[in-house]
Amino acid sequence: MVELARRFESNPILRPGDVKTSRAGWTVECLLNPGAFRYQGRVGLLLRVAERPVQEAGWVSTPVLDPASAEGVRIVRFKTDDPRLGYPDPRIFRYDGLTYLTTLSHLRLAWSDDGVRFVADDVPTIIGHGVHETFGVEDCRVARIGERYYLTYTAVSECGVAVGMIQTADWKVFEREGIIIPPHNKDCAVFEDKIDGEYFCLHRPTGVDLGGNYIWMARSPDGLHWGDHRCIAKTRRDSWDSQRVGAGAAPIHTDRGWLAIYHGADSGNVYRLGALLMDRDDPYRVIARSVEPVMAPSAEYERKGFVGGVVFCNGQIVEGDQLTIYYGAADTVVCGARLSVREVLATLGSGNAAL
Ligand code: MAN
Repeated sequence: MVELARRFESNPILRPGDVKTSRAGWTVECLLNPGAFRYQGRVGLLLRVAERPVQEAGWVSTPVLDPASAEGVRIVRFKTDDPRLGYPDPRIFRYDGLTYLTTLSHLRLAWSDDGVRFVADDVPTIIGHGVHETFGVEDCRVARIGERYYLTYTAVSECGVAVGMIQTADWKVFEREGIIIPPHNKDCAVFEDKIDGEYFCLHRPTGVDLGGNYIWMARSPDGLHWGDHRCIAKTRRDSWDSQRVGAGAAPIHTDRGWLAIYHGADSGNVYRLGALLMDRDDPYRVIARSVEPVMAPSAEYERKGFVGGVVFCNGQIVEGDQLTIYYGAADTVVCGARLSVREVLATLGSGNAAL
């Protein structure tokens, strides 16, 4: 593999201790997977802040938002030696047939003048709302179209994992559009340019008995109602992206077509980044795809953490040839790296793009 990413020397740029908890007695376990954008000369990140109560010995506890209660939240708590408790993964636990997340995520803004040093706001920007977001909101992509920002995020609840949308023009007033793609779906990245007057997006449904975790594309007359869904990139057997693939941030307009950085996970749950190139006029047509990843977890802060062996990117800033990615490392900290669009394109021949 040719490592194309030049990591920031100051990585990690934000850690859990750099943000204030949203409630007394809670702790920020993970700071990860930010959306990224420019606004009024500054770079903004919309961080995912994953919290839970400080854990007591012998117990596991997690917050669940409760739209019906005055507090707005309740704590679910079980004894660790209860035989009905199962821990398949650090991110989830199961109890008596129900699945819970181990942490509750909200989204929080952080701002920077130089794109490297960020200061996070003291309070949450967006928290889960209503019955479809009781387990939180995660991994937000930010697409700017004209003067509006389209935020697409993962909405999690007992009803499933879905794609929610919020729009804003000023990062102060947020308009909730609700769930735009129902479960099971996530990793939705809206294109920042319309094509023939229509909006386009990438998204990632999960097939249960048939199919898998594949990238799909859809188009829309208004950015809210999506149709003409087509599968454009599947997982590849015996490859670094053999188990699941999902889009990162908005695809980049280049001379050769739309370039998308996406994540792929293998059977060992290692998350790496690769690239997809789509036809400029007909983006449903994938014309090239990375054989080897363009970035893999190698630094200590990427190999070890809440979920080790993860680089996961859903936020980027493009300035000419320079692509600055902001990414979650080991599901624990936020980092930055730079790539050259030209260098990424140079790794993409043709012939690897077939479904
Ligand atoms: C899933 C999501 C992400 C997370 C990765 C790696 O795709 O839960 O938020 O970063 O797994 O654990």
